[in-house]
Amino acid sequence: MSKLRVLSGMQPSGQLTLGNYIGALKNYVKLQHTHDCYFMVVDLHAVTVPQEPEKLKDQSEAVTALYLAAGIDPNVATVFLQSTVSAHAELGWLMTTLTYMGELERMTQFKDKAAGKESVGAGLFTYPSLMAADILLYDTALVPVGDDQTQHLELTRDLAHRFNQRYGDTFAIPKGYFPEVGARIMSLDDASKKMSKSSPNAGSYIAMLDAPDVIRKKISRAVTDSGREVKFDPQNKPEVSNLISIYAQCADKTIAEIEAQYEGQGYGPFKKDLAEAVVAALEPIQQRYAEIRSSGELYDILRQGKERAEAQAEQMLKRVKEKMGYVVL
Ligand code: AQP
Repeated sequence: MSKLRVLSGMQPSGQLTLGNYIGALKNYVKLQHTHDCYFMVVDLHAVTVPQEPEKLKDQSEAVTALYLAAGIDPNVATVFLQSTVSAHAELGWLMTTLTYMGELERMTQFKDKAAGKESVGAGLFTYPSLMAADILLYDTALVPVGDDQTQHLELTRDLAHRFNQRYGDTFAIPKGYFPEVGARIMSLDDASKKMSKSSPNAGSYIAMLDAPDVIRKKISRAVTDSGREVKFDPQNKPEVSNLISIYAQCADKTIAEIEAQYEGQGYGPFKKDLAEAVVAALEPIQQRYAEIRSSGELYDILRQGKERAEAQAEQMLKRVKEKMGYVVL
């Protein structure tokens, strides 16, 4: 039996955070040996907010290198840059024409990102249609993401159904794949907001490439409530619950084990050990990252990924265009 197809991606819109790692990247690594995996760096999505050209290039390379450093094997999974496979932009347009304004207006990520801005690019608004195209181009069965992407994924499923109904069975209907713990890692300074790589406050996130001492400092300053009980209770203790989720994922412990370990001890020892657990999880990735960046192998890997991805994507795009009545030459 052929393996189920998996596809996901991250924006090179800043340094990848612990949220990106726990919410999605860890699952990429886990799924690659049992599934047929495509992992992209979604650089077309990144420009839905302004990006400096030099930074965009550097961050695209950095995200690719972090994929590999975290354990993705480019000989097993296909690793590529979204912009190098032009079928994404083309199907993105076709999906935009299939999407209703009301659907896009309901997207909470758009509302959050547009809030307080004087002018907002149209691409930020239509982003979910491009994301649907990314996924549908590859007959994707599973999409490993954090739960901030649930609403976008639901739209992808709706668009796939809509297209299939209108033009006949074409797209597979994808499902989300979420971590059991840490599907939404929250900001260290405000547990009502998700940890985000584009936050202007670097103290709100832990970047995967933060130095050990920076990680220790950020965790020691992370906001907690005024109590002292290390208890997982997202409703009443969102800050500590967030830290427990991070600990569980970095140290491979259960929530119950962590609660038992720190019973009656207060937040001090818990935060100290948490910082060491995060450092221990990220240090080997950081070492491999440095080796990969200096090895000069990235572009070869991305070229190989582009070829493999393009072969799949072009086939699907052709099928879609034929169904819609385009003359395909
Ligand atoms: N805080 C988070 N907790 C769990 N998962 C998260 N993800 C992002 N933040 C968290 C997951 O990481 C993947 C890549 O996300 P993205 O680059 O497409 O953009 P995003 O979801 O908008 O993430 P950021 O870090 O907040 O980026 P910016 O600041 O550029 O918008 C996705 O699977 C996402 O669910």
